[in-house]
Amino acid sequence: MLKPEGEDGLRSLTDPAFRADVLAGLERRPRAIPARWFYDRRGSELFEAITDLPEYYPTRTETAILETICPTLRDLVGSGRAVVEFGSGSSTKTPVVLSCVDPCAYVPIDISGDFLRESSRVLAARFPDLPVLPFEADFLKPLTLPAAVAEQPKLGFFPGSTIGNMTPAMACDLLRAMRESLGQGAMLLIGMDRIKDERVLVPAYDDAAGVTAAFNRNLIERINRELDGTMPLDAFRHRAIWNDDRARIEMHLEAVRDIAFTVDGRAFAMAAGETIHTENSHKYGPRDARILLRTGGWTPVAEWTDPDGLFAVYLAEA
Ligand code: AVJ
Repeated sequence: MLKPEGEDGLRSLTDPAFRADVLAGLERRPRAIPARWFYDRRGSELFEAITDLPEYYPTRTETAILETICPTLRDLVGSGRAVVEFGSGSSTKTPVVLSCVDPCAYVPIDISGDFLRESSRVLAARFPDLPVLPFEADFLKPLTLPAAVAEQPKLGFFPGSTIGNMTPAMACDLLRAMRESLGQGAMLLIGMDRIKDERVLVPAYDDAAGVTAAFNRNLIERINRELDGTMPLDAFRHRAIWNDDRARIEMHLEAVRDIAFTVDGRAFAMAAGETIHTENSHKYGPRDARILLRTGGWTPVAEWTDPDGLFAVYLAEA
C-alpha cells in the first residue's frame, strides 16, 4: 500500500482507494465517505485523544473489563496462540491481552502503515521476548497471515467496537473474512458497544472540548492535502446524531453555507444544511451481539460487561 504522507511532511502518492472512495462518496446521495479514511497519522492521533475524553466511555470501560476477566480469559483461551489484532493496537488494551494469554506471536494488521509501525515498535519494546509481526493490509477481505504463524492457533482480537463502524451486513461479511483468515481452531475476542441512553451516547461523539469535531473535520484536511481539494474547512460543522431506528450514532460534516469546491479536479456543490455522512457507530444489545456473531460464523463462548452495562466483550470460537 502507498503511504499518504511521511514524517518529513513530503507529499507522496495517495492511496488510489482513498481517491475512489472520496469521489464516489461525494457524488452519491446522501453523500458518504467510509470511516476508515479518518485514520491518517493526524486522525490516528486525534482518535487516541478521543479515547481519553471524559465523555468517551468505551475505551476505559473495555480496558477495565479486559483487566478484570484476565484469569478467566486465560483459562478459556489457553496459552501459545498467535494474537492477531485487527487494527494497529492501542497502548493500553493490547498489553492487557498480551500479558494475559501468553501468546507465541503478535500480528497487528492495519491500513495505516506509519501508525502500525510506530505502535509495533512500542509493543516490541514492552514485550522483548514476543515476536511482533506488523502486517500492513486491509483486513476487510480474507488474508494470508505471515508464514511464521501459519501453523499456530490464532486468537483474533478486535476491540474498541470497531465492528460498529460497519452495517450489520458488512459486519457479518467481516466476521466471516476473519474466520477464514484466522483458520482452524481460531477464537475471537471482540468488543461491542451497547445500546444505551441517547444522553450518554451523543456526548461521547460530540465532546465539550471539540476533539471529535477535529477528528471528523480532519477528513476534509486530508482530502485537501492528498486529493488536491479546495474544500472550505470553515464551512463544515461536526454533527453527531443517534439514529434509533438503526441503533447507531452517525457522524456527519454539515455545510453551514452554500459552497462549491473541487477535489482531484472534479467540481462539487453543497447547499447549506447538506451533509457528508462520515461514520456509523452501531450499538448492540446482548442478543443482537450474539446473533451477529453466529451469523458471522462464530459461536459465542463467553460474554462480559462492566457493572453499568455500557460495553461488552465477547469470546467466540470458529
Ligand atoms: C473506533 C469505530 C470504535 O465508533 O466509537 C470515536 C470511532 N468516532 N469517536 C467509535 C469514533 C468518533 C470509534 N471506533
